[in-house]
Amino acid sequence: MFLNTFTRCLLLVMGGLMLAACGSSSSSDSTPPNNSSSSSSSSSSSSSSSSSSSSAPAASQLIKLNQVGYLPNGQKLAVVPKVDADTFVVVAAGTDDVEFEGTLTAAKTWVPSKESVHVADFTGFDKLGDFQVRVEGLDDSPIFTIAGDVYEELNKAALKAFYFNRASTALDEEHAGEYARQAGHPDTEVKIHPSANSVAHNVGDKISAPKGWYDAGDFGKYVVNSGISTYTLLAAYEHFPDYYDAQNVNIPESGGALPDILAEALWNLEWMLKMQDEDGGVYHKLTTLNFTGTIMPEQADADRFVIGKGTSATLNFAAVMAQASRIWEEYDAELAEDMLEAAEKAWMWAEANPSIAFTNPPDVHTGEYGGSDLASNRAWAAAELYITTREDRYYADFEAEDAPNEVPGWLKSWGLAWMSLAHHLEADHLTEAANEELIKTRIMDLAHNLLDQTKSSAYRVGMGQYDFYWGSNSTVLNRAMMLLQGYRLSGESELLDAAQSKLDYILGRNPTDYSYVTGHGSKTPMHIHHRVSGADGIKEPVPGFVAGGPNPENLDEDCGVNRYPSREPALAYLDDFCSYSTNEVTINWNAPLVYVSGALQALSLQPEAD
Ligand code: G3I
Ligand code: 9MR
Repeated sequence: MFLNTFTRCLLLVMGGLMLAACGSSSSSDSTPPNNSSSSSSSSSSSSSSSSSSSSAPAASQLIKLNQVGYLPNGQKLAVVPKVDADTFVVVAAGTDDVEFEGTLTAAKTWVPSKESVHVADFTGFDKLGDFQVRVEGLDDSPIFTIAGDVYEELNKAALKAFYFNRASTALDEEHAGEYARQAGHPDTEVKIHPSANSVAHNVGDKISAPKGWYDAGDFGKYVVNSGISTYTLLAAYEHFPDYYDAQNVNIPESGGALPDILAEALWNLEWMLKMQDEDGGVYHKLTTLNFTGTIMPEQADADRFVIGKGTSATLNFAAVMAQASRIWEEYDAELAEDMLEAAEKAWMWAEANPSIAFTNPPDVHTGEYGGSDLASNRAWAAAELYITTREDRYYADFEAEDAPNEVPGWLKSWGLAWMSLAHHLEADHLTEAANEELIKTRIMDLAHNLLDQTKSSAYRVGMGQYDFYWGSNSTVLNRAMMLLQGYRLSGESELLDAAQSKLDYILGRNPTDYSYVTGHGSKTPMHIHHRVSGADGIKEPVPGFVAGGPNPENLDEDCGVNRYPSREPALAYLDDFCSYSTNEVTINWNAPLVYVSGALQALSLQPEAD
């Protein structure tokens, strides 16, 4: 059976189809997923009307693993649907040559997908090459690679995705290949929305704020979401400078004075600088009044506005400019000074205007990014200003004793403050005011919590049934980033393994069998909610983007609940353009993909580091 299945899969691959689809017509399909979960409700969505799709056996009987592959010295796990077998083997791809034998763990239920699964652990197998996991009674797994550079291309692609989302520029063939496109959104004549009126600029005026990245599948530029995204790329550089100094992602600036990751970040920083008003406050966003249709940037000609001015955008700006300033010191002292000045001016504005929250004015229907946790934004800005200036007053403003550590997201930035402090503590850059013990405790407590969740979870991913909200894949990746902070401080290898586990989930070891990153894996999203990918006439979407991922909460808003294969939290995903609530791509979701894939790759190159 194994060989027959494999031969069929191979034919499908040769015919241009995806390997992971190959098990779908096999006899193993006849076994329904084991719904032994005692949980009767899987998420808040369970109160909504039921549909035929919700009772369908949505989880496949395929072996799930990281479709991109594993590092030779890294943890290697596969998840195996419940089966009447105790053992598994790893075979050389497409052969019966057994390279490794192992025992399956006892089956256990994962509530978010209501599946009962075993784990196959082949961490001890470190041979380089292409392999498959084989379990009697199931189709062979997708082919995976074990290689020392297995995340290099993924990491480059995840960063290159930012280039593909650049506003105000044409993408030329040399750098964008078939995804070359014309320039759109010059943003040199941006209108002032009444919500952004100020002493310096009024309705009727225009300002110039070009460059920046499109936020997502839409063409808007939002300061708050730019904050965490730019920060995360810059943190990747601060934490792994040697790795990124050597990286070439083939962007127009490659080979210049800046490492590519900084050159890419600068594209957005230059835009952000233009979003600051003369008084120090920062406009919340630069968008049209409504989302546009599925068109290319050069076809989009609706008026663009700067909209609102608020505390969250201003504090995000202060944090990122302070961080950027210390990095640019080495490359361009004048720019570094401008950045710090801008950060301090923003900080002062926010101190004078501590609670101006943003909500969309009635005539504005683009993304809101409202409701940010301003206390966490303030703490983050204070921490970054402290690290850069070494002025103790900013450490006092951070209010360390009262600042919790939490997995970051665009809403909450506590985790960003602590990870910056931990890095600079290790690098011995902090003053005596910093409470070393507290910084370590905050990082390690969060990392250990995340580790416990990961270890006890049937999928070894540690996502609970209520964790699957909009952008759930970024929740997974940001958790991995915080586990990595614990590993960097302590050298506890279990923390590194748990981070690996989360990247595995993103790259295919999940109930949907998708590697969620476009172009990377054997079954990847083809219809992301990304206007350029939808309008460019190219079959494959722009590569390197991670889809938002399962989210059972908004299904009725976009495609309609019946289009989805399941409402179970970890299965509520649809690879269709209509699914903006599960299949959009966004800069703050790609940034932790850059961080995590780069960190795992870079750390594996330094085996002596603990
Ligand atoms: O934080 C709460 C959490 O505590 C709670 O348990 C959970 C359960 O409901 O909800 C969480 O809040 C979610 C919030 O995002 C923060 O993650 C909301 O449910 C969810 O509806 C909200 O979704 C946001 C979505 O816009 C709608 O506002 C996404 O995070 C955000 O990424 C997305 O952003 C859009 C932009 O507006 C426009 N550009 C595209 C971008 C991506 O779709
Ligand atoms: O395309 C928009 C996407 O970027 C946003 O994340 C999403 C939620 O704000 O909204 C999408 O736009 C939809 C709009 O909200 C409703 N009409 C259909 C639009 C998608 O085609």
